[in-house]
Amino acid sequence: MKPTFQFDVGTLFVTEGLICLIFALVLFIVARKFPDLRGSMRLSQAFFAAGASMASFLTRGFVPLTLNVVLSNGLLILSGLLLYIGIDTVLGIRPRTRLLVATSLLTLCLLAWFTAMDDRIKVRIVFLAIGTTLIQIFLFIDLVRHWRRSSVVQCLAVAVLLSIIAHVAWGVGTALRGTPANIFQGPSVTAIYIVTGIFSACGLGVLCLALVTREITASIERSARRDPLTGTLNRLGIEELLSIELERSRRTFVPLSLALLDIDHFKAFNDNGGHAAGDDVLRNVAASITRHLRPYDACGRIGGDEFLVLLPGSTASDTAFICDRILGEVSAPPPHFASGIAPTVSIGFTEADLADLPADLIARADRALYAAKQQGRNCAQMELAPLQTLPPEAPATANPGRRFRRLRRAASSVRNIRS
Ligand code: GH3
Ligand code: MG
Repeated sequence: MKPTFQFDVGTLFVTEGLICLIFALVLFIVARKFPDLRGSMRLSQAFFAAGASMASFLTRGFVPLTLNVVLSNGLLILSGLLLYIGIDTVLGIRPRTRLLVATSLLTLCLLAWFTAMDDRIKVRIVFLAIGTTLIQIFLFIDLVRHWRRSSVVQCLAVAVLLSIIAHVAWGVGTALRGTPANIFQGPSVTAIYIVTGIFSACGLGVLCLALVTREITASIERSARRDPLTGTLNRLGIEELLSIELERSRRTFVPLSLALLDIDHFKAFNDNGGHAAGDDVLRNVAASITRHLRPYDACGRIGGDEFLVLLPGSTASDTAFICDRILGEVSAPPPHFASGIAPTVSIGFTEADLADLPADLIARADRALYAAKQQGRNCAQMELAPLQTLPPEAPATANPGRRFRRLRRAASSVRNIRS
């Protein structure tokens, strides 16, 4: 017997509704599990609204028509709006909702009018297609603007474009071919539209989950590089950055300096005020250090009371001034400390040489820090590379003055900045 395929609109509504509810549930669980992940709850609500809209369509004939049309289509439009807001929020874009909310309300009013006052299903569908397409166009523009962000964003942009095409085809197809007075009567343009809706719900659901998963991974990677106590980078984060900055400095001939800071007699804060008082000192010292850094500098806690600071674009003499300011700020009278004893820090700093590896830089700064401790603490010491060389591949446009000045520096010089 030859198989027959029937696009039963009711079954299609149920299928699409169930798919939307499954994605809504999965996204809801993700949003509850990762409350800091902004936008995921909106995405869950978007799929829930779409599922509810499908369920509402199925009540047609059991509730007054105008109520059914406004409720089902209102939920459908709301779903589009929430999807737009959710995706933009996950991507950190500010959604432009005012115009879309206004056009959505206008669409709903027109739908109510063309149901209660002048029952015309064809006109209703055309208005609904225009309203929902407008929201998708806004979303598509934002996705195209952030096209380079990731392959998930690119796939989402393509999926939204396909959905826009489907909506336009639905509107134009309905305008040209019309639709049966009862949408459950098929086959019709509406039935084909719902089939594309099923594919669209599956595609968008998978892509939204991929988008959210990507953000979760990025956030886990970020927190793996943060020190939860001070909010600065941790050892992993700052050492990764050091390798990147050193490579950049070698490539661009822009100087790079590095400072190692250690709190003086930190154990005393722990012994006198307890571990919590020690933590308080760590937080305050970290805040004092970062207050003096520029946006492209970086600070990381690499040990108990030890901080590593990267200063791209700073020469050793620039760094001497920065260290001096940090020394002054850290040891300023602290009104917030119950004990009233201000912490002090010792600093060892150095400037990168072309031949340096990250470990060489840290070792030099560490030796300078040791010298600062030996000098009586609360001071900064500098140690430069024993022999600094001109780059063999240095272009003629590189700043030779700065490099030659560095060559003239005394090898392994140790300078006391503040005693
Ligand atoms: P120095 O001037 O020679 O540096 O003396 P110090 O007392 O600071 O000695 P050191 O730097 O070795 O002390 C580090 C102490 O930091 C030892 C450890 O108990 C404490 N510490 C390590 N991590 C933490 C932390 O997360 N919180 C607190 N409160 N203390 C910590
Ligand atoms: Mg210490």
